Amino acid sequence: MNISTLQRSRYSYKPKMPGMLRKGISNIRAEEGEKVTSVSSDAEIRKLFPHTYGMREVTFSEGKSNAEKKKHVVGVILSGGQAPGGHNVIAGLYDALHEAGQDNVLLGFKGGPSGLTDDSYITLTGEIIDAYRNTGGFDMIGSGRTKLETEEQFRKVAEVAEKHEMTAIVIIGGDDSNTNAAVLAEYFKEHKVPVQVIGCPKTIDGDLKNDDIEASFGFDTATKTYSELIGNIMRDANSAKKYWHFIKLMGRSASHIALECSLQTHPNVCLISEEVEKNRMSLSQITDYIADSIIRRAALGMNFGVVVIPEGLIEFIPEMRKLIEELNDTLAEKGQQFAELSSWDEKTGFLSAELSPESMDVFDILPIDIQQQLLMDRDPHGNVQVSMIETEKLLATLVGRRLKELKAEGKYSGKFKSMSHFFGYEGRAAFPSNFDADYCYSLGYTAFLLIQNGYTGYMSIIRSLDEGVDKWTAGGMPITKMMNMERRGGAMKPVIRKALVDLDGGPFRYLEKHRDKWSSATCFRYPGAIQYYGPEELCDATTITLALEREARTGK
Ligand code: FBP
Repeated sequence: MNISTLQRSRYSYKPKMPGMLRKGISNIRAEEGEKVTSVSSDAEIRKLFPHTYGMREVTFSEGKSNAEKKKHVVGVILSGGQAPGGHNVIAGLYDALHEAGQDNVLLGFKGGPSGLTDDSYITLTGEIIDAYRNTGGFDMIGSGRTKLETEEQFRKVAEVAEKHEMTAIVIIGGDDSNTNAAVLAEYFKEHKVPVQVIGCPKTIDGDLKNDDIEASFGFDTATKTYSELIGNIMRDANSAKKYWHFIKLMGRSASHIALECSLQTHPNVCLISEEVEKNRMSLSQITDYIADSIIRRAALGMNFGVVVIPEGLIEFIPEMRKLIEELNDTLAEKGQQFAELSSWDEKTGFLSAELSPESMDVFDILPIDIQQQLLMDRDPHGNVQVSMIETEKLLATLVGRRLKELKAEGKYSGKFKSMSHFFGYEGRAAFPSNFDADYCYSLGYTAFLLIQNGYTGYMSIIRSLDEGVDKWTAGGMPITKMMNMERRGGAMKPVIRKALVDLDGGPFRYLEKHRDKWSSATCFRYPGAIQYYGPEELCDATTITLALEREARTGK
């Protein structure tokens, strides 16, 4: 009774794997390709990673395995925000590990990276794994956002690994967590700790993407979930014809989620943070841009519509970015003093003495809720938590004010009533789509192949994702290839380069081509719920982003 019918049925779903991974673990061979260099800052990365820089790309193919046969004890962690499919990465890893040797052991370290330093773990058994196959969430072992970056932490991880006689650690995470995986692999090699480190590309945000990683897992399911909800709202709007819906979607920095969901649903307005930044659009220009669609539709008798807003937008608007940076600095330096002020008047008085006059002007025009949200606690890296800022309400308020002014000037005569929504957490723990279930299982299986073949400092890679699973290929890529130097916390650090929306890429170009029409006409598209059973074209289709990226790349 405690298990839903769908959950029970998903337990028995057998994830599809690329052909060569179905040959059985002893019939899969690693083939090495060219030595790779870093995407940029090559000399610095080479210097910082003397033991793990310049390794070779690995591809798996059918053939007698020549991997050394030995007992493996592998530790696994889930790191950062939830993404559908994480449990399947662990299931694929577990199955491969046990196919290679029944006495192999998988330890699940609890609560993210801190589980590794605190030695908090469970031994993953077949029974535990079976209870989470093809399910969403990260509740099998939990997750966390502790960064693994200090020498002291690395030493602790080495001690824990030695205690359990671990041979490898698999880190399932985003760009930061995989950067840490690369640094940990380098540390282990330098200090002759015989433990391999392998990463798997996770994040619903879709910004862990490059020439080798075609998509991070979770993006497919999360965007399908949000697109279903947006489509439902569009149907409601088109039925009632009385509200403008302002919908904010997750995506801490990059706008891939907002873009994919807009390609799926055709909203009247879709803002893309990367474009806002490139064109240096101010808050008032963005307000006018949205108001323009509302006015055009009102002239056609349609006082309803949908606006899609990426979560990270606020930090891409130049004057807001400046304000946020000044607030970050002020709170970092004088946070205690600020916290001790009791009234709101005292707090704003304090800020007007600390902020530049331009930033204070921006702060003043913001609704009080937003002002307070901008002052909330920072994340562990000192950044404002964008998911807590109600940008959707801010824009609805500013657009409402602007329309009132225009009405007073006789330039607008429609009716404007707005509703705001934020879709984020709704999509992060959904049952993984068939695509994510298959992709994640293959990533986990491949992570073990890399371990078995002795690799460290590699990311598990599955390619040709926009084609059927049969055509997918599996392999590994040195993480140092994906790294460059960036300023973080005031110093230059080696990090995996984050992929923002490419304004010359196929997906954005498609939006650009069609958005003018979508802005005045009603072209809503209703994707409906994720389908798990039925015809392949319905259940296994992946994102429009992948299809348009392929089209831009190959012309097909
Ligand atoms: P990851 O980068 O760790 O995958 O997390 C992304 C994300 O889902 C963002 O879209 C969102 O801004 C953030 O997590 C929310 O974080 P939290 O779970 O800490 O509220």
